[in-house]
Amino acid sequence: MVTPGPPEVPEGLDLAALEEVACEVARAAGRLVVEDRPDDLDVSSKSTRTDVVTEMDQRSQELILAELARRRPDDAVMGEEEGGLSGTSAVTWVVDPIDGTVNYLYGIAHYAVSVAAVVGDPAVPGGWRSVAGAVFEPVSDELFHAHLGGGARLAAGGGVRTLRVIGPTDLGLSLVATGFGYDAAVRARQANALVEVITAVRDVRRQGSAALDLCDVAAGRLDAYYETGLNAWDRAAGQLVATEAGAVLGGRVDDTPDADLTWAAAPGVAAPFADLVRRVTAEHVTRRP
Ligand code: LIP
Repeated sequence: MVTPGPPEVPEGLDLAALEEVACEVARAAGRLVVEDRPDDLDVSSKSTRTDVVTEMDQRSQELILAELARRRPDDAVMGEEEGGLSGTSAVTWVVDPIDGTVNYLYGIAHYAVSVAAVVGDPAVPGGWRSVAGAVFEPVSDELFHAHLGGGARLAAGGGVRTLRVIGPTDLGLSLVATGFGYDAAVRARQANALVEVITAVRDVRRQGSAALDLCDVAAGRLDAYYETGLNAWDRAAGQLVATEAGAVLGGRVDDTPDADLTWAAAPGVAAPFADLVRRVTAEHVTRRP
């Protein structure tokens, strides 16, 4: 099945301004989840008992919704947690209020707020494209951000650096990250696929946040990443940062990442990496946008 081409970017849409909104909203939500975390954090579960959501995921999303409604009243918002906004403009915000919730729950300082502006319909596979986005890791105060055609940057430690992927040309010397779903049967299939991957690369990392894994490819901290079963909100901003930094991205059949398969790699290893992860995950088919 060939996915429909990504929609055109409407004339006159100020992508740099959308990027600035994404940065400021991600920072505000990131500060909230660190500074307002209660000692007795309320936790519940969603699709399975290991698929957790905390009260701070919900509060972060509420702050993001309120900020976007104030600053971009005509835009729609689609978030991981309850609640969203309909809109009349060409822009939909796709947000993950805490990506890496299990890390957040365990106090592992590797989680982020992900805020992306997309055009097209994020509920349709291949029917949307990210045009601006930010991924904020509040504990390390690292802000990854980009807009379409404008390159990717990392603001950290009071400075800003332009991200440009170089990376290896030998897959066997590549550091690769991946992730696992919340359903045991899915995890078993993902683990089976990993058996082949881990023997074909330098080593593997399971860091717990798709948004940060994609940004780490952009920053050269990883050479490649793949995962099956991701939602649009896990990857919408991170995949734009990675693409704008010069990484190569794709999905099961073409260069469109989707829930079925999302992969990203340094240009020098992209082709053999794509072949590998498409082959070892072939039976993991998931039909979601
Ligand atoms: C997480 C993803 C991660 C995946 C986890 C989970 P969440 O998102 O970022 O890559 O392996 O299973 O889906 O649930 O923390 O927003």
